[in-house]
Amino acid sequence: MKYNFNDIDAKWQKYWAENQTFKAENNSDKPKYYVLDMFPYPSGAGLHVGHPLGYIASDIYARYKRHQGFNVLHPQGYDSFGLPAEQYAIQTGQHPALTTEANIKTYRRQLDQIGFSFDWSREVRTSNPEYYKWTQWIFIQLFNSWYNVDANKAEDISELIKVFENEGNANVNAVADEDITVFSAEDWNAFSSKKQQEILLGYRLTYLAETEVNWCPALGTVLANDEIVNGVSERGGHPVVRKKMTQWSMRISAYAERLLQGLETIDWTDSLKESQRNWIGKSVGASVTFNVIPNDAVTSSAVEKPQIEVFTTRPDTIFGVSFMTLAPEHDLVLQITTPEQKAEVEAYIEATAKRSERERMADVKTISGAFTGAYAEHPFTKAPIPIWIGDYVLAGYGTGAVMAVPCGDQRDYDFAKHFNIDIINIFDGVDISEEAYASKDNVKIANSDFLNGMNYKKATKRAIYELEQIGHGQGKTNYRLRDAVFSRQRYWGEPFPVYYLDGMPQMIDAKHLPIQLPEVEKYLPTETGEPPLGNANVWAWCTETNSVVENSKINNTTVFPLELNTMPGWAGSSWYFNRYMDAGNTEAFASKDALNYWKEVDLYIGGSEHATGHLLYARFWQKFLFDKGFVPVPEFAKKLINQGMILGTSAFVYRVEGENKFISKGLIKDEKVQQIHADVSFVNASDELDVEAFKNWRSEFKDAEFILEDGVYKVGRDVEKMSKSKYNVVNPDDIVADYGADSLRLYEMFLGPLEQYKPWNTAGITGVHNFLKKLWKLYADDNGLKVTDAEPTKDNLKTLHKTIKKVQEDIENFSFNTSVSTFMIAVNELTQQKCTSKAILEPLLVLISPYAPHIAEELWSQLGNSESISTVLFPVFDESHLVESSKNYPISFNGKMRFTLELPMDMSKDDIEKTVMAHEKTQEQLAGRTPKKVIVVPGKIVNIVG
Ligand code: ANZ
Repeated sequence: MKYNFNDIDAKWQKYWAENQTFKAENNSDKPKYYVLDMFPYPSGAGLHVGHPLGYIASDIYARYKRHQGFNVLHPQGYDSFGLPAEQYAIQTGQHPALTTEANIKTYRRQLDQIGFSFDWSREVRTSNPEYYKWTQWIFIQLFNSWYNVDANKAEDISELIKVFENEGNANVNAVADEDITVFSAEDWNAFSSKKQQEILLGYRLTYLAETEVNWCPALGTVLANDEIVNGVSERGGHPVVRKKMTQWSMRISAYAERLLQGLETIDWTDSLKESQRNWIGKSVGASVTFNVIPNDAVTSSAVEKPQIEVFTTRPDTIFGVSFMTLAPEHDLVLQITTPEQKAEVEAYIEATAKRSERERMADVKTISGAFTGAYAEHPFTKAPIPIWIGDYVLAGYGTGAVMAVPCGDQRDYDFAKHFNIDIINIFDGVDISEEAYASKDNVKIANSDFLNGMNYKKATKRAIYELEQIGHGQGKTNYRLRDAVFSRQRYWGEPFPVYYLDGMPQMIDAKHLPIQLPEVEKYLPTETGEPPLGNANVWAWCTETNSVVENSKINNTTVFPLELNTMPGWAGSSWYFNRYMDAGNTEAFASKDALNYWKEVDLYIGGSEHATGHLLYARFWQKFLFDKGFVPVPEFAKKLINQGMILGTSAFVYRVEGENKFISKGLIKDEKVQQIHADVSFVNASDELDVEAFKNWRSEFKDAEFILEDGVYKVGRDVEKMSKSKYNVVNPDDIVADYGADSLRLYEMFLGPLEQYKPWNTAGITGVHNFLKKLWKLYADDNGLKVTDAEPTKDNLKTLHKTIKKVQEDIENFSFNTSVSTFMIAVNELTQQKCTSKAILEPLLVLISPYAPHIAEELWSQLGNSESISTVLFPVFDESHLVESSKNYPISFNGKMRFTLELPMDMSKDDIEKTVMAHEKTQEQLAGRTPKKVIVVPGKIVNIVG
């Protein structure tokens, strides 16, 4: 019997598919367990060995849980809307649906050959109309909701309308737009329908608003903050500029506090929680208003009695304010700037508009600003305070204005020094000539009227109280978290279920969903700059037939234009975990029963790069759905683990600058060389380049000259992210073909701790492959199966139970790499022990089956079992097999060990003493003397003194 891994892989993969071995039931007497992977975007490049790392780990856990008697839900699907398919469509004219379908086929084939225990009957694809129907449905629910701060949850907008009709909005406590004015019931009832709709948009959880967005001209779309890295687009690295556009937004800010609090209830990694906390950015402080002292500009402007509101975390420093700084974009700037300062201020505004918000935040060195010529009045001292603008103040945070306290804040201090502005020291006994003093807790406050002698805490409270008394401020909590822009100027995304009547958005009734993506001829924006859906000819909504009709029929009475934007990539991924619970449902996104049974994901594994994108948005939608009673729990994933990345070992060749000549690595001296990636498939384990293959790779290398060392061209090596663009990817297909799926699975785990970053090295795989061969040999040789009914020996049992204990602990601690070495030790020991006992070798297969399911299934069936191994109960650890039955006692005389004696572990102290004393070697040592004392430490030593 040979270990024919390719046949075995194919046989069991077929068996699992045909028998739906991993299909989860929505009701079961077993306890439930839900293991989820972050679903992949099916890119054209297919999987490399880095992709399955997390999937293998979660699969091991899912399989282990089945062995523990759980009803396990372990689904998989595709996040199949997105940019790359669309970019490809733009280049080739191929419909993104077709390329996506083709890519999914490749992915499925690649996933299948690794032997994952997915329940494919529940597959979801975010780009399927049956799926995005429910994404559209959730959007409608958000549109029809507002956030009631008193109830601390989302409620139906119809409730709010009732309040408006009966009493206006004065007593409404909502998270809403800031510029909403107070109106009475009479006002409301007298407003036009359009005006009412405008007001309601200010309250809805998804709303249209003119916002400053990150516009990426090269991609022709708006990007979210988390889609921008170092000031350029994450995809493609294109420049991003700020621009005002009317966009759909999600009022995630309403959930800021609950998103923060919720982190305490879930078992996610500390670093991930910390990223979310920072992203949410809670600051407790006060808002303070300063009156602007009238000047020529103010008097001639439209604003009566302008006021500047600031947000400060340090109201206790109010007497240290010596100037104010507004963000250059602040609405008041132009209205208060004096004619003398106008030119300077305008020039400054223009200069800063070129800098992105991120750049401004990151740059703490450059000090720049301009004086407006205007002054504000200190709320207590009434002293005039100069008003400056400076781009260290961000328009989008707080109120876009600060009360500057040079003695307390480094940036204010630097600014004051740079522009020679007064510095007021309010910290008793602190010398601030060198730098700002920011420590809050220990210092007493001076020069500050009623705050004198107080510490930070007391002074903060008192300052807020006094500000309230004079109507100049109140306590306030601020969050850095901004509402999330939800419109994309793309084709390949969910269409909004929205049409426009008189410029106001109207929801299409949920019963007419899905609103399917229209066909377009070109996937680019239109010539007038509208999104790609602007190219569609059949993209209007008829309210009589409730269907999408030709644009030519638009009459704005029964037929209306539809929304041209599509939803962003994160729409479909913000709720997919709920869909898996009941994927085929046509009446709801999932039935109440299914939702109540599965509740939430028990274990979620995926990349840490989603910390402040997907993982925050998904928590937000889950909380919203929870508020509305659509899901039973407010957090969607109990536990989350980030798998580390697998790195590739890139290969480099060195071309002399300006010449078509490549120098072998060891020969490079003073030449200026350019380092170029060579595909790793052209390089052998000794770092030697297959020069011919490299020459044939690209025409530009065809006639290149190669300077060799010792007859070969040596490449340079470096470890980098594994990526197609770095030509360092290793394809799992090749590994599976050469070594089998179980070797790939074991090796990926063997590389190191799951959470760590680790380089891939294909050469190392022979180690785990040989182990599998050795495992096979324990069960079978050329003559067939060797397993017998022989009674297990004590050593056999010890090896087995030691392994059970370790593997179980490892899996429960997600320490999969250490289990692999434990298996190796076990197989070595059993081989040495010449173990053939079925009582040992059968349970050993169950232990290994989560890791190497194909070989485990095969040997399991060879042993005569007719059912799959996948639900066989995990062996139970029995401690008694590990307890030693005897001990080899060192026998000492006056502290010197003279010989050893094997005695039973359970022998009493007295018996040990008697046996030792009676022993002939003891008598020999004593030579007739009587010892003074015999010290017996059971299980350890015997010492004879005297
Ligand atoms: C006076 C003060 C005195 C401040 C002091 C700090 C120290 P976090 O914790 O990040 O919320 N600030 C407010 N809005 C700003 C904006 N749009 N751009 C830049 N800075 C802004 O920080 C809040 C503090 O950052 C606020 O408290 C304000 O400066 C500044 F000894 O006010 B502080």
